[in-house]
Amino acid sequence: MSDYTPKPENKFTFGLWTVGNVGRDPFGGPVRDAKSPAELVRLLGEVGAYGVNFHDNDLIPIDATPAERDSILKEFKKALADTGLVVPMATTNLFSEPIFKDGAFTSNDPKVRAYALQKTMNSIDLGVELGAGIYVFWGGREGTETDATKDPITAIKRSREAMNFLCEYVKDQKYDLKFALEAKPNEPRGDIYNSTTGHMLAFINTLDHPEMVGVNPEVAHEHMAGLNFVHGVAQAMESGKLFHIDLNDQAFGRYDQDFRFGAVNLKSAFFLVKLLEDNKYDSSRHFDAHAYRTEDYEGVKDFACGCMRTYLILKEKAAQWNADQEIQSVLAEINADDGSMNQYLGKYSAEKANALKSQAFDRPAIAGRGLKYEKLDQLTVEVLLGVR
Ligand code: GLT
Ligand code: MN
Ligand code: MN
Repeated sequence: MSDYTPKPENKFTFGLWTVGNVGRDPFGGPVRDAKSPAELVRLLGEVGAYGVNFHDNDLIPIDATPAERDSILKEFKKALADTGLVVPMATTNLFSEPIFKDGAFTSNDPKVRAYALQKTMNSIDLGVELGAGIYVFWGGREGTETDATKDPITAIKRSREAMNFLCEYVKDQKYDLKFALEAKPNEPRGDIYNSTTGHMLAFINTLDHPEMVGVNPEVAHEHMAGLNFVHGVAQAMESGKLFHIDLNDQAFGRYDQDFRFGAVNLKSAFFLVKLLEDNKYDSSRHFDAHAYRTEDYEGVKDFACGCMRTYLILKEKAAQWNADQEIQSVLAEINADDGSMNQYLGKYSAEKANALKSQAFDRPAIAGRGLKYEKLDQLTVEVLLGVR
């Protein structure tokens, strides 16, 4: 039996808000007592996580006095030192407070926009103090219920202005920090701007310092939009923009479920892990999920262990898939290339284009070839089911 014990090199992280989730939902209050940030760090240490991430107000309540802030930070730093956990990522809560009811950076009210910048700068300072190298932006309230209320082009411009401002702030402070933008199509707003990872990638290219900004795709968020998460992550990776990732699971078409990684779509979780591992993804594997509302803290630990264990099992399955002779021979066959088209493919030239125009193609013969994808997919399923 393989060893599925999490190791530091796996870079498994959890947000304080994930294992600290007390089970509140729109229809009912907490089912678990709240634990302090330091207690949550110790819980994560127990299950073998590598790091912990936080929103400013997960760590320091918004109304904390300076003395309370100091004592919380002291306890938190002690728990980090005792457990060896690190803080790879931090973020700002720009969604819980009533002041953000109509957004933060995209609010129509300039006072709200200015306050959101101030809160984020303070939160960046806190994150950097604790060692964060990645700063996530999830604009949960940056949207509308009705487009009568905000000009969507103005909203894009306001988002850009805020990102440009904060990039300059980071440069000014000489912080070694990168930004990762996280998309979500809806919830808590009726519709959220820059609703998918693809939208975010396009937006990043319009910023003053695009090199400082990447994405933080979340499984559940792309699945809520009915999209193929693996394809979105591949696009981010291929363009050098996968700075961080939020792993969890989600049934298509549902509300934001934030289930344990691999709890719903095992096959897409497999192809995701394979993509990350085959391409040597090297940043945090962050589980942005929480335990079912039915659980006590033993169940929270089961949840956290389950996320990491499933990832490691799928990593092993990916290696098995890559080494499987039968799978490899189908792959070799479907990717066969006799080189005869090299003269036409690749970079354009006028000569190539002219020559290609006079090449004859036997369409029925080319189309008549079976591709063995049924066989390949069944072999994949059998690797996953453990019978190979
Ligand atoms: C919130 C949201 C997550 C984001 C977190 C970071 S907060 O829980 O549902 O997807 O990643 O702001
Ligand atoms: Mn989510
Ligand atoms: Mn997330």
